Amino acid sequence: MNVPDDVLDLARRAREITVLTGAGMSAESGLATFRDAQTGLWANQDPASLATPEAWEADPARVWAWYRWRMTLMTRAQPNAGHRALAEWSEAGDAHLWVVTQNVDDLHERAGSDVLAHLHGSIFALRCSRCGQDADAVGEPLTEPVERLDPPVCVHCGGLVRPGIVWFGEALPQDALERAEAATLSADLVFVIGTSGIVYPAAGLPIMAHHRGVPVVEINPEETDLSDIATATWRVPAGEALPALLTALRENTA
Ligand code: BV8
Ligand code: ZN
Repeated sequence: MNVPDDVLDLARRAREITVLTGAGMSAESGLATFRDAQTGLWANQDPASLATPEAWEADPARVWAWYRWRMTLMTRAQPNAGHRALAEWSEAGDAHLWVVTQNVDDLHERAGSDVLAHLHGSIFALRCSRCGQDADAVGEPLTEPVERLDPPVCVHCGGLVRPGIVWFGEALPQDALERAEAATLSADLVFVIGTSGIVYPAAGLPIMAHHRGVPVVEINPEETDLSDIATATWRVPAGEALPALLTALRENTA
């Protein structure tokens, strides 16, 4: 695969790179994006309607069932060539890569990346929805999706255990957001990979970089709400683009 000259040129010269990823980064690992139509039990469900404190208050068993099934799918999924290329690029050491993700899966980590910030939390980090204390992992993965499943009960206060996810209308973890903002502001190049760029404040990060004159490269087969601020766009899947970019960068340094 040929790497666009403008993308290669920007990547070659950068030393401090912040990479913002979204659901598209995990698409080639078989995980549905938020835009992809939900399948099976949640076929006619808008994910955003399930990913809210209101949905949890109204029917925790329905929300817990959805997240338990997604935990199963994310446990079964494997990092793809895009995740691995980002980890290798970071290890190569020519440039410093900060990975900031909106994804709640652990595929970046399993590929070997240090993730600077999970802006929207992690599906495997469970906590009590009443006292907030961390809760232990929950038993065997589901073998098939279920409509409803009672959440575990907190051993400290008897409250319901929820996934460590940032739901719509909930504040992002302040420390993660501050780390992401600092990395974005100190970057000399920002990659935006596999995100539709419509969810805030995450989508505000590349916009902030753009306003400070930092070049932004978008890797996404589709146009997005961030394409207008991109210095360069590369309309190919991340799992094809990133390995090709890494190879081209290595050829350059060989
Ligand atoms: C908050 C966890 C306040 C859940 C998620 C400003 C303007 C407008 C609205 C707002 C605003 N500020 C706040 C809001 C409200 C809201 C928001 O942004 N709404 C949007 C919908 C308009 N934001 C919030 O509610 C945030 N909280 O503001 O709190 C507050 C402050 C103080 C005190 C109290 C409250 C919280 C937002 C976080 C919500 N949680 N995830 C879960 O996972 O279950 S967001 C969730 O949706 C994901 O994490 C992700 O961030 C987002 C989905 O977007 P993407 O990841 O981009 O995925 P998507 O499917 O959209 O697109 C996939 C892309 O990949 C596509 O472009 C596709 O072309 C591409 N692609 C596909 N295949 C590939 C590919 N790309 C590359 N390679 C491929 N192979
Ligand atoms: Zn509790």
